[in-house]
Amino acid sequence: MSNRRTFLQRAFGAGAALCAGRRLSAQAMQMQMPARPGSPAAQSKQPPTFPFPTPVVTTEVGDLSYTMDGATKVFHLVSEVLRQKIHPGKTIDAWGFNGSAPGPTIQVNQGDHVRVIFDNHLPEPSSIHWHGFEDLVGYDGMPGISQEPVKPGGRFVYEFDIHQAGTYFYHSHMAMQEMAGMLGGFIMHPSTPYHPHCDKDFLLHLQEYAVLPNNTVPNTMNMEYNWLLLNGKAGPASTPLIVRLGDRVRLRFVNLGMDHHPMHLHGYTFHVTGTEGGRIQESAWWPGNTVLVGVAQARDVELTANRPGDWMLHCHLPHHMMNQMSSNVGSMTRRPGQPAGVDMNTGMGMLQGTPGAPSGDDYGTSLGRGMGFGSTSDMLTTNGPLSREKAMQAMPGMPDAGDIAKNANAVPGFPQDAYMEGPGMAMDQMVDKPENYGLRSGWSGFMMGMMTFLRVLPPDKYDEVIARMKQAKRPNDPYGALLQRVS
Ligand SMILES: [Cu+2]
Repeated sequence: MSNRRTFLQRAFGAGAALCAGRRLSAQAMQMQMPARPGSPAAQSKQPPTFPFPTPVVTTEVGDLSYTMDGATKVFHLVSEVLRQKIHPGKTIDAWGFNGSAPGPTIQVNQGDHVRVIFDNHLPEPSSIHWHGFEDLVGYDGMPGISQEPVKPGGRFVYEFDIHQAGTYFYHSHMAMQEMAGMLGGFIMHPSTPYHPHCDKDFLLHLQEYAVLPNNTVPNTMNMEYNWLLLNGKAGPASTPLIVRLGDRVRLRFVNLGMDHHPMHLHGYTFHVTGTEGGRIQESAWWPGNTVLVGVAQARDVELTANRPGDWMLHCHLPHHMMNQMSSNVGSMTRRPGQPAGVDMNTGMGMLQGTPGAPSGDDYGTSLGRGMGFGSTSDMLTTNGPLSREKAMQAMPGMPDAGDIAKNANAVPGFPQDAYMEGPGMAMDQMVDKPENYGLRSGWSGFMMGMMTFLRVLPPDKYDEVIARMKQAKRPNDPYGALLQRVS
């Protein structure tokens, strides 16, 4: 293929080659590529004994739909500014695609000819990079290098012959745009099914935002992140992955952020079966229960879900298991916004004791941002109350279950998690959805940041949850393709 293209480029010049090569290669692909599953040729050879390919479910964001132009799959990708609720208490102004950040997932089959019409509805130039694609440089999406940046209101049409298979992705190659949410998944299903067959297949984007106090716009320069998300939602607003007991499950992690994320699954040993470079041959799979997903990497893991339960699936970096947890973003959770009538430092909870250094003796572990203990002045401008009585006043609904020891305030280092995790932080009703049906009451008080569940449900419970998901009749349901297959 590359020889043909090189020849064409030499013969006709790059511009002509782009068109001619594309036409020719599309024909060549039809001749050379293995027949797609479902095509008469494939069926005559070896009909799959199970539905194939298993649709990949990207919770929250779903798929980008396509139309056919002859044999070409045509996708229409629109970059835009959008408001997105990432948590019951937080709506941000993100930049994404077709209504969400991350953008919807594109799913194609190996052997497909694919066209992506990109419309830029941002207020500034952009372009789309197709990460890991072995294709023509003219469609690489590098602004100013491989193509002209696409101006606001402008359009660029990308075309690909899909000869790879695996977990790929697309993103703006302008770094700040990427950090504002401009990324999405691109799944290339193999023409020959992987073995063993997976009954469920999920894509999870790992993301972080720094959203400063009283702000709704991610600060893309800030290195200290206070919102950690899976597919654009922070726990407990993330959506659990629903599988039936006995299912073989594939999880595809994609990281297009600033931090690395060790993704950990409770209760199981999985095998890493793929990277951003595609499938790993079985003899080289490696076992684990945590997989480090570095920046710009994908990691596919597989497991047989043979142990029922609501199993935690989360980034294991402690600060990524929290919401609004950062030493420079001011008040945490117990008071909305800045208090009125005080100066900026006080309002943001910056320490003002003696000495002025944030890590001075006065401040204990608060490290630059008041947490309601330490110096007298800090305590006067606390983020949260110290006594149980004040906690009850400030957090109506927080159960007085003796969670805090009577001498708590005399214990060095208190509080650590007392006001961060617990039934008092629960918001089960606010994040209610069919996928959460049957979870232990108060569960949402203990799930924050880059967290969700792998819910391995026995058949009766599975059927009940699936029935509720179907009943919800949600438009563009990310589970839609899967629900269609379940009777
Ligand atoms: Cu992490």
